[in-house]
Amino acid sequence: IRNKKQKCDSEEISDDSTAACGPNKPIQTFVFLDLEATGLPESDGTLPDITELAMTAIARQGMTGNSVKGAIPRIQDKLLLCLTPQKDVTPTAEKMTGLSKQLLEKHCKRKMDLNVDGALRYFLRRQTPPVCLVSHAGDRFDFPVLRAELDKVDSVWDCIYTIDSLKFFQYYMPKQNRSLPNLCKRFLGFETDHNAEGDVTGLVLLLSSCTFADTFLDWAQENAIKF
Ligand code: DCM
Ligand code: MG
Ligand code: MG
Repeated sequence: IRNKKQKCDSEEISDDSTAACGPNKPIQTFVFLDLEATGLPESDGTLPDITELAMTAIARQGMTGNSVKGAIPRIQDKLLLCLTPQKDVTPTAEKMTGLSKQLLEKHCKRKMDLNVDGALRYFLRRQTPPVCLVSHAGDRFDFPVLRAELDKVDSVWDCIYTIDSLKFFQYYMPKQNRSLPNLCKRFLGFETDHNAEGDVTGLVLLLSSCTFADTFLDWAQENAIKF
């Protein structure tokens, strides 16, 4: 069990060294995350490799008061990276994402390395803590897949929280199709199409809209867990 006084990344992330590290404090930054990958997790638990990663960071202040439908918060930080995977991309994933190992190699995209870890760390350190990653189906896909990639370079992150937006919609809209493309089609009038940046933008638009933003902020505060 973490000692509350233990030094944690949020002290480095923040300029304010007195910043609290617990989820007791309201989440100050939501970092929307989507990964494209070589396929789905296999039945034996083997995880796919990342082919593309998108993060969009929105301050708490940017998450509410967006009354115009389809208006993206004006102030955001973004990171988009392509990675050559170790594994081949399955035909289904290639069709969905337009990415193959061969194509990524052709464009000289490097494999997972410490520079990716560094880019993510420095990006997250720019954000005001507490910082919470938000991903659709993140608990079963994006968070474990990202964790496994970071493990490859022995990276440890402290004091970053996560929530799975699919669980938010499962709770508030039981018995309906809550896939990201379907939610975007229904509430925003366009379908996301499995490119990491587009999927993140769709999720930002959904959750910062007047329809969901206030309930989402409360739900996220109660359900955030350590990455
Ligand atoms: N994926 C897959 N087959 C599916 C759904 C997803 O192989 N039926 C993989 C490939 C995608 C990744 O999951 O790159 C993430 O999916 P999404 O774009 O929905 O975030
Ligand atoms: Mg996704
Ligand atoms: Mg996607």
